[in-house]
This record gives sequence, C-alpha cells and structure tokens, in this order.
Amino acid sequence: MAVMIKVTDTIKSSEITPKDVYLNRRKFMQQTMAGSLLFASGAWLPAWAKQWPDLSVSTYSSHDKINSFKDITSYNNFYEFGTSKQDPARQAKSFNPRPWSIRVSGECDKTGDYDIDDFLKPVGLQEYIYRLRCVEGWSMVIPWVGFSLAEMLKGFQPNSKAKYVEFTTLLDKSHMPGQKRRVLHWPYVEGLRMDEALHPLPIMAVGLYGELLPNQNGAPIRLIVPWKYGFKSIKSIVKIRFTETQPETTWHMTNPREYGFYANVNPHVDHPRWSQKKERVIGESFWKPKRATQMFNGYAEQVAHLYTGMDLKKYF
Ligand SMILES: Nc1nc2c(c(=O)[nH]1)N[C@H]1C(S)=C(S)[C@@H](COP(=O)(O)O)O[C@H]1N2
Ligand SMILES: [Mo]
Repeated sequence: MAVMIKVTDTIKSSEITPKDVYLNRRKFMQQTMAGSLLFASGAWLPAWAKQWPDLSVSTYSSHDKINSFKDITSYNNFYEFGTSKQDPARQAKSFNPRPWSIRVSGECDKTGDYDIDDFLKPVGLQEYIYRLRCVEGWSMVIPWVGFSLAEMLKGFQPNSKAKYVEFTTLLDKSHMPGQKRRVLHWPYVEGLRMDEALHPLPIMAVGLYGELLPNQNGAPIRLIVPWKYGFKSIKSIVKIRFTETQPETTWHMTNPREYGFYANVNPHVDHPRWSQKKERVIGESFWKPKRATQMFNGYAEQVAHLYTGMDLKKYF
C-alpha cells in the first residue's frame, strides 16, 4: 500500500497539505501572532499559548486527503462531553485544560507528576498526518501536532516488569458533564502492550492543524495509535501507569464481546453487529462509495510483526 511517505523525504507541512482551509488558517494564525507581538514582545504569553506554523512532517504520514478543520472539530466521540457527535464541540467549550499535570506511576524509575507545559516545547514536535478509523465505521485524516509516545515513555525509565502501559482520562464530573451519566465506566482507561507503545508510530498529540488541541479533540494531551480503532486513542490524559499485567480498559469492560484489548483495525474481523470491511470518509458525499478499510489501517508493513503467531480473531 502506498500510503506512506518515503523515509528519505523531508517535506514541510506547507508543501504536503495544499488544503485551502489549512493555508487560510495558517495565514490567520500568523496574523494573530503578529498582532499579539504588537502588544508586547510576546514574552508575557503563557508558555502554553504556542502555535507551530512550520513543523516537519513525520515520514509515517498519510498521503490521503486531509479532512477540514471543521469536520475534525465538530464530529467527535468524547463521551465525557456527551454521546452525540455534536456534543463535545458544544459542551467542551468552557473546559479549561490548565493547569494540567500527568501522574506517572507503576513499574518505572521516574515516577512523579509532570506538567503538561514541559511537553509543549517545539523541540521534538512534528506533524503526523494519520487516518483515524472509528470502530463505528467511519474515518477521517487528521494533521496532528505531537511527539513520539515511545520517546516520552523511555524518559520515565520503565523497568523489566513493565509489560503494559495504562492511560487514564481526567475524572471530574463538574467539568465533564457526560460523566454524570453512567454510559461508561469512568474514568476512561486505555492501554497498550509495551512493545506496541514503544513502536515509533504512536504519538501523544498536543495540537492539530498547527495549533493547540481543541478541547473536543482531547486537550491538552491525548494518545493516537494509528493502526488501532479510534477508541484506543484516549483523550485528556492525566495518568500513565506501567503494569505487569494487561490493564482493564473501559470499552472492554463495558462490552467485552464487542471491544477487545487489541482493537487493531482489521477488515477481516467483523464487529459482532456490523462488517468492518468498509468505512465512510467523513466530509465526502453520501453518494460516494465507501472506502475499503485497510489491514492495520494501512500500517501492516510497520506493525504486523508485533502480532506474529497471534490469532487476530481471538485477540481482536
Ligand atoms: N476519554 C475519551 N477518549 C476517547 C473517547 C472518549 O469518549 N473519551 N472516544 C474515542 C473514540 S471512540 C474515538 S473514534 C476517538 C475520536 O477522536 P476525535 O474526536 O478527536 O476524532 O477518540 C477516542 N478517545
Ligand atoms: Mo470510535
């Protein structure tokens, strides 16, 4: 499959994404930034008020057409802010993702609390254009700003007992109104096997379209695992824990028959209630034929070896 950019390519995001909206937004951002510089040197800006106009694009990025900023920020799954696709954009508006820290615990040497702003330094940030394939049967292509999950995790120095890593979303029903309803086991928890987590593809996203992550997309920091169904990509993370045993994850607890721990995108394994062979691309005409879902969401070459010898019908 030719979804990947060759490793030798180094392309500026402005060259790879000729989307009008993108360019317009960039122009707008530059103007706003120039505007704020008139007020002061910019030095008074809080550390998190950063935007990243010209990041290099990760070599793993998709070449497919990028979805509009509007699609990406108005069609969301974020049950902490309601269960309909339009709820998060409305209900997360007043959510304030600052101050924010991540508690790191379990099987590693560098346990402790880490402030989010320490991860927003432009150094090490890249643009990663990944297709998010939801288990519900739709997908969109999103230009994330983020950094390698593996690099972050290695910094916490996991020990030899660390076989899995678990991520937890904020639990705060006064600011996440969806948590007042018991539609899921709160807080939302996800996890990866350590070798999956240390693969170069997964990222921690802190932005999209060159700016800070909108609340509805999981501000201030969320996981993206591009070869797995969207529900693995947990939003608004406050805890990272290294464990010896496989973590109990929210969707698996809620409905173990329908949602497995692995959740690898796989057109050959149907969801118990629907086929996974195709997906509707958000933003495309309703009449356009659906897109064929790719094994591991197009990353088979990069990740299939992680599952050698495993029956993917059993470990779905
Ligand atoms: N905390 C939390 N993370 C979450 C979810 C959620 O409801 N709560 N939904 C998941 C699902 S099902 C999908 S498809 C993606 C959607 O991400 P997006 O809204 O940024 O496209 O987020 C995932 N992460
Ligand atoms: Mo999803």
